[in-house]
Amino acid sequence: MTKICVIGLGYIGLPTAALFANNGYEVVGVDVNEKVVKKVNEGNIHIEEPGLSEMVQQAIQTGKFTASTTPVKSDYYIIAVPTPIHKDKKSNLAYVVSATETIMPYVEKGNTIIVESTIPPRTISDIVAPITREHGFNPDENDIYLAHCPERVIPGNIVHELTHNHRIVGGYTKEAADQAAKIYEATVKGEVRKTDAVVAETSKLMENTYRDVNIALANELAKIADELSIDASQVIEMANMHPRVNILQPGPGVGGHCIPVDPYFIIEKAPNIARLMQLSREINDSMPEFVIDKIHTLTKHISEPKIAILGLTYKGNTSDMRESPALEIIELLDKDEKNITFKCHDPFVEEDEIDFGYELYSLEETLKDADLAVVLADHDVFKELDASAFISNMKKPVVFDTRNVFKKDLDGVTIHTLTNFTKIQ
Ligand code: SAJ
Repeated sequence: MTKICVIGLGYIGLPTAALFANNGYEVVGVDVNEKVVKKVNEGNIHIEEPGLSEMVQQAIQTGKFTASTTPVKSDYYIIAVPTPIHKDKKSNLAYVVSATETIMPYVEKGNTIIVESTIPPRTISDIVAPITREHGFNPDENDIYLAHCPERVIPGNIVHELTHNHRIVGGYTKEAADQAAKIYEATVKGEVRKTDAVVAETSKLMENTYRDVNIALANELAKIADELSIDASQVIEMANMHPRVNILQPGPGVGGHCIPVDPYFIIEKAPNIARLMQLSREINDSMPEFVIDKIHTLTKHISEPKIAILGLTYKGNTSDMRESPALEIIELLDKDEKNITFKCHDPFVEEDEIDFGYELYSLEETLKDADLAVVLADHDVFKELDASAFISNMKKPVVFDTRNVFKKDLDGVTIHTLTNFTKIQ
């Protein structure tokens, strides 16, 4: 029976561990957080993700999956720990290094170590391989196998994408790619494509960079259209009728733990060349300021404006607030010198589960007597709101919809969007 040890029971490690367990592997999931380990062993989860709870419960009930704070001897070790950036935007690989160190006392000849965490180019060869050598292994001679198999699942649809997406398996050697690919080939429905480690590392980063650059283009269009008094949403709609054009949606900024981070893993390796990537990051990071600027315009005739913030998460229908542009917008509002006060509401966010720093209110309390409602996350529940929610609570029903949540007019409510400022005087 093939044994797999998954290090890190977060957004990627937990579903990955459950997936392998549900496909017949014997899986031990390891996390430094004892509370997480206890919860998982009880068949509960600490992450909000559709379908994940059932998946984990099934894996625990069959006895194929257990969680622990320490690794066990296994055939495969999968590292799925965070790879954040430092304040100076350089990659912080401390968790990958410590996860690799943690498993080394258990690793034996013939085992395979797979890093699923997103990592800068050459991390497998320059950081992971040397650690294994320090412990007496020679991955160049294939006495152990090293590979990078980047996760590519989108939060909100992880359970589906985990089995259906194509996988890239980048081996440190050709034999390592073959060895690592075996468990994915036996488990996923998508194609499993083998390559070398550095190609796998760079492809994953390019996927998210591609998205970041394209969102930057949409955001830049929103700013240009604002300057020239053009309706950007119509421009996007018309341009996208072309068979080879797909302009994305402008928004209040790019959040999440991947897209605003991953381009820097390439930029740090080639700072003088990666100019488009750097500029795209700057454009996307400038969007919260742009939103604040528009809030000022919309409230300029009000002496002490009251703002209702609707949605705090980095995108719709998730409780994930990591790198959410809403947080920066709130911070900017807090520091604002224009006598603005605000209340926040997000149906996905539990106040006691996060270190948010601001009080959360119900929708009605948040809208009560507000001069302006600002929508920052495209939750489906917001899409279903009708005009009366705004009319009956707000001082004047004016909405600034930065996510194009309201596709049609709400009778009696004035709606401004990021793409249509032509109406604002
Ligand atoms: N956004 C826009 N306009 C758009 C699309 C997105 O402003 O037109 C914003 C979102 O609101 C959000 C941010 O971009 O704040 C990122 O959201 P997302 O839905 O594009 O992506 P993530 O971060 O949830 O997941 C991405 C995915 N990568 C790609 O689609 C290329 C996912 O497949 C990766 O696995 C994931 O990053 C990851 O873990 O790397």
